[in-house]
Amino acid sequence: MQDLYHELVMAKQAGKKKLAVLIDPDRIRLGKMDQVIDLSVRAGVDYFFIGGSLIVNNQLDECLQAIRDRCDIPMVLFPGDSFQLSYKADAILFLSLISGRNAELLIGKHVITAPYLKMSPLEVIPTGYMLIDGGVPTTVSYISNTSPIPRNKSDIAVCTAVAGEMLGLKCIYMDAGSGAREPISADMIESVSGATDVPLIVGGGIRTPEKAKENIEAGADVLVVGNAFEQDPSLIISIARTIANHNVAVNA
Ligand code: 1GP
Repeated sequence: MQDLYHELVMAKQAGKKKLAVLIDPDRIRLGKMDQVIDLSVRAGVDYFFIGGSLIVNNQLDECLQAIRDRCDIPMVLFPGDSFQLSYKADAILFLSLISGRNAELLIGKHVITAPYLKMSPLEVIPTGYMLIDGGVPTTVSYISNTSPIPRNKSDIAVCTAVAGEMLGLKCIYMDAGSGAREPISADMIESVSGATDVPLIVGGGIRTPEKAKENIEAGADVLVVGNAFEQDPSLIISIARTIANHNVAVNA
């Protein structure tokens, strides 16, 4: 079994950044998925995150199998609900929605899925999930029935992340939500990164290599990109190159 979390912590300590391609099994057409997978392999993408806030079709297993048939890139479940589980993945972000006050998403769903996960071969990565306002109402905000943290309130984000870390969560995921108009600001990323030690995952509305660079320089350890890669898969190469250049520079 791989130890993805340990490897992520080692990378963080070395200042190396990682790229995750988000695949929503419901939204991506199979032809396009092959293209996304092949470009991800070429670009040296670190992870596939698999999930969505609202999954209408039950294509999760097929999606995971289609990826595994083409490559060995680790597949990490990023579940929008407790039924989005599969032994075909390598790991799961066991998300507690710490920016919200919906008890089901803080602990309720976890109780239901714990027995399944205990028996599964999946690596379980306890993750504090923080929704940040991305300038438009997102599916995750609506479905989770929670309000995002205002984008200019870095102090709330910091206190939330620190509380999550103190509770023992092993990663913080700051998300402006898929398709966010405004990605999370570098200021907020820098504040949260400076106040916590666990790996920091950042996603939502990242569309350009410039924004990717800004985020990793601000302290993001893993960048998650979904929509932009679905629309223009060739962007995988340019954003991965930005991260690789950063990683080469920290090694020099
Ligand atoms: C959403 O962080 C992810 O949960 C990725 O967002 O689809 O906007 O890249 P995008």
